[in-house]
Amino acid sequence: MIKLYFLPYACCSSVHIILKEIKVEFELIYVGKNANEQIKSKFAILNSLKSVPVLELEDGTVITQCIAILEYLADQFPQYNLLGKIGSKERIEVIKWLSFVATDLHKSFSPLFQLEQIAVGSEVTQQNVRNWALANINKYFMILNNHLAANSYLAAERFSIADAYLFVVYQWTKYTGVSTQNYPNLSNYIERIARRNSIKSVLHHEAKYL
Ligand SMILES: N[C@@H](CCC(=O)N[C@@H](CS)C(=O)NCC(=O)O)C(=O)O
Repeated sequence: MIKLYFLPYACCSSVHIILKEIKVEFELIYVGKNANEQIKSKFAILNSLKSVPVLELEDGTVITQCIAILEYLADQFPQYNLLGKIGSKERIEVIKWLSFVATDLHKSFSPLFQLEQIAVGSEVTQQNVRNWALANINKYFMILNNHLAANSYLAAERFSIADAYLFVVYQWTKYTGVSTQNYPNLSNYIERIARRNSIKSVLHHEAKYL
């Protein structure tokens, strides 16, 4: 059975959502601080970065990096239209937004979870880093808000792997004090996709590990 190594409500939740969308059987393996040492050691061997997500296929193949895993799963189950055909414009749009979410938006949130490690003991530097991150996030949220004024989803007018990733990153506003009040189109879109069974099930299940 496919195994997903995960931390609750982290970027790997996007993979969890897509595993639910494509309706395959899989095993979830928690690798957080309360995981047992054997699992932690195995996880460190599977991914030397020690970051989630890690997907282990039935034949032992290991895939790391969110975008690679999401694209792999979407391509294995093309009937769910989560990415688009190779060479199609919609596929390029999905990959463009995936890249935006992963490298621009996600990585602007990352420092907000690590302010203490980035600037040990310096509240001024921590505030400067926070301001830098917030400026980026607000710029990216405005781009998304404008896009979603005229589009129901990020790409191709249907739910894709990029929407799953954006949904997860947006949830981090709740833990980092990032205001979303200036982005009504974005908030409405998030509320709408939160009604998907895949997303409801993932949020419910992962909450047990928080
Ligand atoms: N580029 C990586 C980013 C992965 C990443 O940032 N994962 C975070 C959770 S969202 C993580 O594992 N953090 C814990 C750590 O790095 O120790 C990917 O796409 O997989």
